[in-house]
Amino acid sequence: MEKIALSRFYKLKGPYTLVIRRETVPIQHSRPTMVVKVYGSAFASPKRVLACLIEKEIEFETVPVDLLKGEHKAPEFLKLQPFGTVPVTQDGDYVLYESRAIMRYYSEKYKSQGTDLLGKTIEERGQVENWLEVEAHNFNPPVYNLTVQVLFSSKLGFPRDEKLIKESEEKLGRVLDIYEERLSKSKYLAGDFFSLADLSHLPFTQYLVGQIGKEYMISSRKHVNAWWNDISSRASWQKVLQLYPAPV
Ligand SMILES: N[C@@H](CCC(=O)N[C@@H](CS)C(=O)NCC(=O)O)C(=O)O
Repeated sequence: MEKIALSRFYKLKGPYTLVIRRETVPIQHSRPTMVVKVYGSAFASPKRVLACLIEKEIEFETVPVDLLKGEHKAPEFLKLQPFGTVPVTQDGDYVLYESRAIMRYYSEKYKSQGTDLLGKTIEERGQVENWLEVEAHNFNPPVYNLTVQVLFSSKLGFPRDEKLIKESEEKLGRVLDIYEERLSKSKYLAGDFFSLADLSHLPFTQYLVGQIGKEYMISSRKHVNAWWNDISSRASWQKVLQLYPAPV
């Protein structure tokens, strides 16, 4: 076992030891598919990928990576993901490490298998991409800050930044107001079909309504609330929650 370097983001003090443990999760389906690997299954961004793989009926195995122990900064892990974050996926020898890129890849590769998550026409695909980008650049930054500050700061040994928490909640509220308007016109973000654009919101919204304790941000917005109840009750997401408990 090798020693690993000091964590960049979580300000952990090394050295740490990377321990690779594998869990295999067989998905029940009739067609044979290649087994793919996903690293970091306990954490939020990898859970996007896991929900996507279940929707697509793709068999996979998970490799736990404990961020709280700094395993994502181990030299072996950095060979796969040089920025030291999860998820990473391996499809045979093929490696990808951005959660939304991974979802697009599997959704395209297995387009006709499982749930179609990309839209049926070029216009629908355009809307999926539009709202995936909104999730990545408007929704995710404030909800990610709330998650790190409220849930992980004490575990990682730094004080909560109350100003950042307040600003992030305000920013997120403004984003959700725009979602409320959008979702008053269509059932899902990209139109009247469930897609990657909706799925990508699941892990961090789950933290928001659960451990972060800001469920009112969703429930106070009628259409956002109906959308959340719909997407979070999908069998794929319930399975992810059941199989991969959150670390906090
Ligand atoms: N843009 C990346 C972000 C991934 C990300 O932020 N992962 C978090 C866990 S949810 C992480 O690995 N954090 C550890 C760190 O930043 O050091 C993606 O979508 O895959």
